[in-house]
Amino acid sequence: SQTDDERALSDSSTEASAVPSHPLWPDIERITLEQLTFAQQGVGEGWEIFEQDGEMKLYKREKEVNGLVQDTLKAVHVVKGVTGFEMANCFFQPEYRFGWETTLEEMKIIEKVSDDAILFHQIHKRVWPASQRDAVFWSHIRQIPDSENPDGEPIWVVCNKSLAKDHPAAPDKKGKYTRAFLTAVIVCQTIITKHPNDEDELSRAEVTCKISYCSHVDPGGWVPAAATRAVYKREYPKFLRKFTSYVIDECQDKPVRT
Ligand code: H15
Repeated sequence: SQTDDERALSDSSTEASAVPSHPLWPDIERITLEQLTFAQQGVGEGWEIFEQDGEMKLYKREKEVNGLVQDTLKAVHVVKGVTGFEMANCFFQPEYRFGWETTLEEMKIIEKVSDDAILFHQIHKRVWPASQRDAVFWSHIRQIPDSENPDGEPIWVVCNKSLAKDHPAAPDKKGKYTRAFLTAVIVCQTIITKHPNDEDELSRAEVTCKISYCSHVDPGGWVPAAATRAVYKREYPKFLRKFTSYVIDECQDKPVRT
């Protein structure tokens, strides 16, 4: 039940694909790798845990610039029964998005940069006390060999990053929406608990996915610091719960895809 987009993606990640000549490509490449490194770092000094529920842990690092919140979030989670590819693919492919993204009102694909990179315009639902937000961002998925275990399961990464400049296909409708600026990265890796001598097909009981999600939000406009923090304190755990349960449901009766 693979879609054409998913087939193109798995083909492109097994072949040495040509480097897209798109003007955004150098940024996409550099920022994705930077964000991957950031997501793989531990949560030492400066990080404060603000929510924990079983394996799900959320940390924040507070920062204010001229009274505006510029906090960074880091979340880690361990999800049974799904793979890194399945998690990352559901985060990246637009057809799944309304299934898990509860804050979304509209999603438009501005441009397909390549099979593994898409430029989006999204309009988000209004969250009290702020006005409605919109965002223009690229999203890129790729797999990367695990440098610590090159023969093991690869690492799947999806990086989303707002465009710094206006885009002609989605001009900033000041007054109607406030443009928000986000950087988000999800890093997923499958842990296989199957016995190496067991020749049966890999079952869902034998896979677990390790996730790390980092995000940096500049809500745009003026929002009191306490309000921004109250919103994300509620919304990030909600997103992680909803997203992981959505992927579990979505994959349940399908063959395991690594
Ligand atoms: O990552 C998430 N969603 C994806 C897919 O929709 C998009 C996101 C992105 C949006 C815009 C630009 C770039 C990237 O990656 C899940 C996001 C969960 C959001 C949690 C809520 C943050 C709330 C921040 C405070 C806002 C304060 C007042 C409006």
